[in-house]
Amino acid sequence: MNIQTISTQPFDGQKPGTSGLRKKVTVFQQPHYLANFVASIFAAVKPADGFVGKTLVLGGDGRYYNLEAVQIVLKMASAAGFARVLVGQNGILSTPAASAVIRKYQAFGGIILSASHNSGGVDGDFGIKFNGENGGPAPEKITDAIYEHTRVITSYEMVDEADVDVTRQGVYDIAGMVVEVIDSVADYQELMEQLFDFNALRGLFQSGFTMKFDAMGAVTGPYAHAIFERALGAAAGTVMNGTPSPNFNGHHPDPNLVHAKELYDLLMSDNAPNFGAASDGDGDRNLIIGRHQFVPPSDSLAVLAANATAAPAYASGLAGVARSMPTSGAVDRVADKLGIPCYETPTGWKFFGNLLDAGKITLCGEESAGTGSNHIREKDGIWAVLLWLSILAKTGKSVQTIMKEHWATYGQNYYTRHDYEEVDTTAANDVMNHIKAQLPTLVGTQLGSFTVAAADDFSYHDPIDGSVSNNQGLRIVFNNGSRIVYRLSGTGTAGATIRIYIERFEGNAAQHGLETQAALAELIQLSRQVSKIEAITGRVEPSVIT
Ligand code: G16
Repeated sequence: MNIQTISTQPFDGQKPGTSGLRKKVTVFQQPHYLANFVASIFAAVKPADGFVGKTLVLGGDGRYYNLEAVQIVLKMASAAGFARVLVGQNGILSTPAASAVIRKYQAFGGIILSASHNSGGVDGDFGIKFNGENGGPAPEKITDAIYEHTRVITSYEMVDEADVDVTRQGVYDIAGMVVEVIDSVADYQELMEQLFDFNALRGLFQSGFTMKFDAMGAVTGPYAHAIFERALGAAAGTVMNGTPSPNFNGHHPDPNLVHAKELYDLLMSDNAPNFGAASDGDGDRNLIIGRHQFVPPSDSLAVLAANATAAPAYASGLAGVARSMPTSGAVDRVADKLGIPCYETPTGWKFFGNLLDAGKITLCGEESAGTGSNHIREKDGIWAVLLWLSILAKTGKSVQTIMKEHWATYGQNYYTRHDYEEVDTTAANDVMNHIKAQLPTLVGTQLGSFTVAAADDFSYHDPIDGSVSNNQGLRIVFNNGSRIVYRLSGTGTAGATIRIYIERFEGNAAQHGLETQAALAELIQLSRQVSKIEAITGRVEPSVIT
């Protein structure tokens, strides 16, 4: 075997963020940049007896630089001593599919090449992360160890071999390591067929139910075509933007009301299908829009939790649920009624892993358009659509009716997130410090018509492994349960993104279904006043409102 040891030097800033390392493609294209990080992953996770006999899963969302990165990882995995790599055909595996494949084949772990909802193409973003044997994103102690290694790396190893043809399924060899190029969709589809009643869902489409699924030119196209159109019989054309492309055909694959506007406008029009959904670059997020009814992600989590028994996999009920701290408290109310625990974790899917592994929760989700369950250890866009469809099939109700009834039962948590993107990093830190400095004196004070009940910097104490994660977001909680939360995003690649999350509970059914920004107007105003965001950053309005 021809293993080369290649000299290198550390790169600054290879610190994984909320979900792996994300940088501009041009940053990843620098010689050694990706290899340094891969070597650091291997160094951080290497068992005492090495990788002998171990299987690695590899795939990505097909964005620009995916295929080059696949070849680099394959050659490094071979040099590291892995026995086998399962790689998705054409280097494609959605993030949920990668998680499913890791679990099904009891792999050692997986490397996922994705920058998720970030834009792609030569001028866009690229990303990489490691998922462990449970199929979930590596916890902080591993991402910290990876980062430490990136700071001291001096060399890495790679076999000097020809590229593997990942365009054709089959079994290949690269310097003694088996490379199996697998169907990107089959294992994932098999899992969905175990969780959901595909006959019932076929019946739904046979009854004339119509849907549009926007794959946004990203990875879920092949999954959506196979599952919705071919397996469930949804009409041809149900899937829009269904061919993955390295630059997402110019789409920004973030399923929100800004970037999925075409879908939103369709669902609000007279020609609206019954149901609309979208997923992101790597297929783990979802956007749900019924005919004339947008479903905010936090509400979607609550509705799924309240109605999960509609799908066979959850027919016996839920052990518990979890949400990230900035996610609205809508699901808490459902958990209350069901008499099950509800956990509050920091932003980042990795924080759900321990709770899922320990069987404490069955469903979890986030305001950032992610919902998932214990079937894998990633959030899962197509799964969320299938669970929604199961609920619609079982109840025969429209999304609009389901939302109205849900709010009538549980009350409505009005919720919005205002993002200020690409803010100068120093200014963003100044905003956060300005808020932080006020926290100790805010409790008991009156802000507009609201009285501050609590103000803190969220710390998470993991109930399973006892680990503590500090500085997870600044919270101002009012005595009627309304909240303003401030965080800096951990997924951006240019400057800093300030996220302001705003929530107000409304119990009075006569006040449900109002326009969200209007319903939250006073709190929005207060959030700007407290943070002095305009004065410090010069930004008058957020870049994106979700
Ligand atoms: C990732 C994480 C999510 C998080 C989201 C936004 O999602 O897995 O848990 O909510 O980023 O994080 P931030 O607010 O730090 O930007 P994805 O879909 O980008 O992998």
